[in-house]
Amino acid sequence: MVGSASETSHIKKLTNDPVPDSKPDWSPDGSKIAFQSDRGESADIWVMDTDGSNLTQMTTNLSLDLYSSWGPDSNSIVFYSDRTGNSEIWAIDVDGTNERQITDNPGWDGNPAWGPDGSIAFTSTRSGALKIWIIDADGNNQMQLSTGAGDDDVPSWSPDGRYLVFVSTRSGDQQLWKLDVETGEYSQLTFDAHYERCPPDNFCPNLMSTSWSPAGTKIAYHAYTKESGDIWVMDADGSNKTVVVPGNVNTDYYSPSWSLDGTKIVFQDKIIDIDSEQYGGSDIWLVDLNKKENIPSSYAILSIFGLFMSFIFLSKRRSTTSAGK
Ligand SMILES: [Ca+2]
Ligand SMILES: [Ca+2]
Ligand SMILES: [Ca+2]
Repeated sequence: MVGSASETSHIKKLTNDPVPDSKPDWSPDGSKIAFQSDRGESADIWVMDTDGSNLTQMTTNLSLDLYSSWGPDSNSIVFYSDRTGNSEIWAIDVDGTNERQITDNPGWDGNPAWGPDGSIAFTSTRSGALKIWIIDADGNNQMQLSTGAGDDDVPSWSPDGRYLVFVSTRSGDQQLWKLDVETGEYSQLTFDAHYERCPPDNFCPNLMSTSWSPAGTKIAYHAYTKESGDIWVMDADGSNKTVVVPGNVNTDYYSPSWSLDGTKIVFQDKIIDIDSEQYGGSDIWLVDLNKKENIPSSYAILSIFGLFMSFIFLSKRRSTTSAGK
């Protein structure tokens, strides 16, 4: 039986359609949420108001159009598409005009993140392994940004454009890393996540896509605890890791994106059919971080702006489960 997630006083469902809706991205001006959906004739980019109303289809091409990220002016959306027969980075204006191709390379190019200074970070296989590249929105100045061992994927910009957080296997298993774009220095942010629903040999980067708070002090991310995929928040240096939306045995949550005022996070669920161990449709959800009612007591979650007593509990719990692996 497929389990279902439920709304609480602080968690609201924004879409309600049996087909997958995923990878929400809050516009920098706070007015809209872009996401990818199969509710049209194919996978496309859609936009809605922040209460889930005014659903508008952006792309209409019958190919795959995936992984939307807003431009800094909140007027354009970058995404990737295989409509040319090869996965490339594309952009479209929110009025549905000016659809344009940004990359043109035989390698796989995808998972773009449009940065505050206008440059677009994305993942590409053009040098072999998955690596982070950047390109100007007009297609100029492409360069490989991340180097080193392993795969790097799903980059996310800090609001000041100085750092990228991304998933990397450079230390072995999938972890979140931060790259200082100015100095080229890497730092590891997570160390002991769990991936019970991601086979060990698979790279499942979308399960760890991240979002910086508009103030740049926090990073929302997805990680598996023992039984479920949860939405977490940590400080930008990797400290104070706290669950803000705990998943459960039937439901994983991921792809967080912060609101402009930093008080809300939009994210997606994926319902799991326990019998078949298959994922069902997904929807877009919103959590209000300032409301603490009805939060499961087993996690003893506090507001991210409050004290972090739960961190002690979670650290103990996670080190226990790590040792048992
Ligand atoms: Ca849906
Ligand atoms: Ca499409
Ligand atoms: Ca390509």
